[in-house]
Amino acid sequence: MELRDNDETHKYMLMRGRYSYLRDILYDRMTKIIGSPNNISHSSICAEAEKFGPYYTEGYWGYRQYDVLKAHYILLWGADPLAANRQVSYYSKVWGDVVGKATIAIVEPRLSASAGKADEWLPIIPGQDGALAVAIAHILLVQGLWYRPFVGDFTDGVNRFVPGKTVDESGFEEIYTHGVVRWWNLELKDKTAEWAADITGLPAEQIQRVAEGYGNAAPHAISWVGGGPCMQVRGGYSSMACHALNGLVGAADNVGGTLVSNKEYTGKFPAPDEFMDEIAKKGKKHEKIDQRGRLHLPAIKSGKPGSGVVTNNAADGILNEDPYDIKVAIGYMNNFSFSAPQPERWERALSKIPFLVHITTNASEFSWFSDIVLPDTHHMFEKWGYVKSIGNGYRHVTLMQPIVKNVWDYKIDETEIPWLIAEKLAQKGFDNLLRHFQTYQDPETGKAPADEKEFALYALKLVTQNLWDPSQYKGGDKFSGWEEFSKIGVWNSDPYPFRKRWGNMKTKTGMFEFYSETLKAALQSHAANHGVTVNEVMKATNYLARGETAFIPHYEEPFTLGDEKEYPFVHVDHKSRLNREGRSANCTWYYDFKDLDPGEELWADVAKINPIDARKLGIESGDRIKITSPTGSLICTAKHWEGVRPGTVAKCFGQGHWAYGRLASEEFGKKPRGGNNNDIIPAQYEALSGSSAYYGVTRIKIVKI
Ligand code: MGD
Repeated sequence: MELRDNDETHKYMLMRGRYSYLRDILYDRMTKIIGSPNNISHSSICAEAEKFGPYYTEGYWGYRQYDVLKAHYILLWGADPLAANRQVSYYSKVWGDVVGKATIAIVEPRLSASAGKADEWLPIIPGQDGALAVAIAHILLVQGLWYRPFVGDFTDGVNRFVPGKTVDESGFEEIYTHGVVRWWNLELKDKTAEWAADITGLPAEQIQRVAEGYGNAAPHAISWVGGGPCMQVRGGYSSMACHALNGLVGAADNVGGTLVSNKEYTGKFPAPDEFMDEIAKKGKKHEKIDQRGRLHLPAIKSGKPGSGVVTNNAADGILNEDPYDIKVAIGYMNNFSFSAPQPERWERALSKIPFLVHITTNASEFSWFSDIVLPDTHHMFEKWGYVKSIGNGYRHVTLMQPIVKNVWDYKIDETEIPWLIAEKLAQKGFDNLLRHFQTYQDPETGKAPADEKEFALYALKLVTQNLWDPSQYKGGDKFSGWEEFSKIGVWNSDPYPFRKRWGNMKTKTGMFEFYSETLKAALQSHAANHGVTVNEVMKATNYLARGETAFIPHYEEPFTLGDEKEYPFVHVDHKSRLNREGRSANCTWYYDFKDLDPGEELWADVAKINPIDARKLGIESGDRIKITSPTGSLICTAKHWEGVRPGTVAKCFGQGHWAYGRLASEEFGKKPRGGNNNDIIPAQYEALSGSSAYYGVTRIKIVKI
């Protein structure tokens, strides 16, 4: 109310971490009606750069699913479907069959769970994936292994893709793709296996063998792009290069290939506009606290400059009061002062906010800085909500329902808490939010919600109505009504409509773009916003490409902090199969089963060092070590392990909580158990998508303590 009285509603901020799809009540509607532009999600500390390649080649900003049971070749890039990436449960279930049916090759600096079961492990030097991807593309074209029914062919059928030679564009007739010859001329023609061998640290024969195996399996040949090659300072173009292989072999949208999401029919909440008064409208017009859209932070989600979040940069926005100070903030199911690189900046930023609230199930590093902690229901057992998943050619919309009784007095984060806040605001003279929420009527009875419990249920019924109300039926599973839907708990879509998007992709040309007119338009629009050229955008975002290269998938030398002499190793960050993002560390099973991650030890937090390197440093397995990067340090245990290439050190993300319950921290509030990787990862960005860079981004040194 004070912010409203002072025309400062933009100084309110909402931060969200993991969520259900009732999120927009708290995240979007409440923030808008209060009058702030500052709803900051965790998306860009998660995987936005992974979506960049698929969007700027085939017009799809989202997670893909893979038709693994029909694939003949699966090429994985920093994706570990048995442990992380999506959906671990489904892929773990079928992987035994997949291993028997398809050749699996995995590009990974570390011997991951999936690498342990693969036919080929390509232990690449971190950050060099783009080089391997363009070399594979080169080989596919030179060997004539592209999929002609998708890409097309030379008009006379003679393959003119000869190493080192440019090709006349007019002699090639494309069918469902755009710019294959231009891509060859601008980037691929010299990118031989031998060229890539030097850069990637992989044998040329292996590169050749993998490329040919992959090409021979066309179109049932998946190129599966995980976060590894993409969540890097120059990862946007690696994301494109790795994903573009799906276009060359006709695997995009095809049987045994890479697929987008099936359609689902959940609806939207009522629009907030008529409940936004003049104060709110004015407040919402301010620049966002994460500074997205500035020259060096294009964050061009789905083709629109400044539309993607730059989660981790919000800390700097708050600290530097740039564009302004934040006075009131709520965070829910997030823990940015642990989970974001260089979290010490978040500690200072959160300390600066005069009134900070955390909605959480348990005290965490974020709660530590909060003035009020609002205890939340557990999302799996005590909350109304729904989530969406894909993975096997179907879409599933799954209900979350309260199935146990609350033990204490706590409320649902995304529905009950905003309702209760709305009631209090109404009592204090601002009833717009409550009046808005009262429009979320029960679709069965038409009744407006009278309290927070009814609101939570009606909101869910309202947005899922198309799935359960037979009179609104649009496709997929059919139910007789809410009662049956809530009893069964999940709606399944129709099967995947293969090849429906061929020629109809959401790119500028409708085609799979090897020369991305879509990225060109987006970069030109960002450049125009700032009155500069695209080359200046490239420079400001730390990319090396100039001219036309900015619009094609291409190789960029990795951007890694730290002088090689002082910091001899490159850090390899990775997730555990047991990680629920940053949330597992207070569970005994996390430590009891930790050794199911290759190279890990029970009840320990180990840095995995190649024995060749460890011996040179006089470090034995079990020694306590301090790892230091140019931006911070952590303490953990050393482990000799051949599953990392010399010159790299792999350490799993997840431990190092200093305020997260009696198990996760050795001494709550004082001493962490293990080390938090983010303490050594610098706050750097893949700026075109706004993503935080986790991989290939920092060099480290190790000393025995
Ligand atoms: P978490 O760290 O999982 O989420 O980062 P965040 O979005 O910040 O923290 C969520 C917090 O929510 C918990 O700490 C707990 O306090 C609270 N909580 C737990 N359960 C519930 C619940 O049911 N309801 C509510 N309201 N609160 C709950 C996640 C982010 O971390 C992601 S998505 C990824 S992919 C990144 N992974 C990653 C990595 O691989 N390496 C490194 N170094 N850092 C990473 N950070 C990123």
